[in-house]
Amino acid sequence: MIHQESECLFCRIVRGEIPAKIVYRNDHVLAFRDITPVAPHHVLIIPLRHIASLSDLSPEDEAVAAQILLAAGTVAGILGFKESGYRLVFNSGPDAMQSVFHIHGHLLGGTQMGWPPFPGAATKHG
Ligand code: DGP
Repeated sequence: MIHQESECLFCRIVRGEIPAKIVYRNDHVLAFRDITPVAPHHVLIIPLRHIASLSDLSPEDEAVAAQILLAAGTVAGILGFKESGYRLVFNSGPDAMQSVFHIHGHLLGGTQMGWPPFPGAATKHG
């Protein structure tokens, strides 16, 4: 696991050191296509500034957190599935299988999805 900003894969994409299929960028966030898509449209929305995971968000990050959510609707509009629907998923930590430690929302669209999103979804805690 790489947590340092200089080595962070997604920071390198932000800096243009690693190519990516960018679909949207503003002063706060970048959205680019996931390299291993699990839906017809699978876009990662990341803050330009390095923040490792949802658990590392602090109150000072309120604006950038909101920008990620706002970008989801914007990108859904750009890609044409704002009306048909989409899902925004954040994996945080080992149980959720987070593999890149720079916050990213997986924006999934372009298909009918199921719920719950994973097998064996028995409720343990109500
Ligand atoms: P997660 O497991 O939630 O940390 O998701 C990380 C995602 O990042 C995973 O779906 C694959 C994607 N990914 C990993 N390396 C690259 C890359 O170099 N380019 C792009 N576009 N996506 C990547």
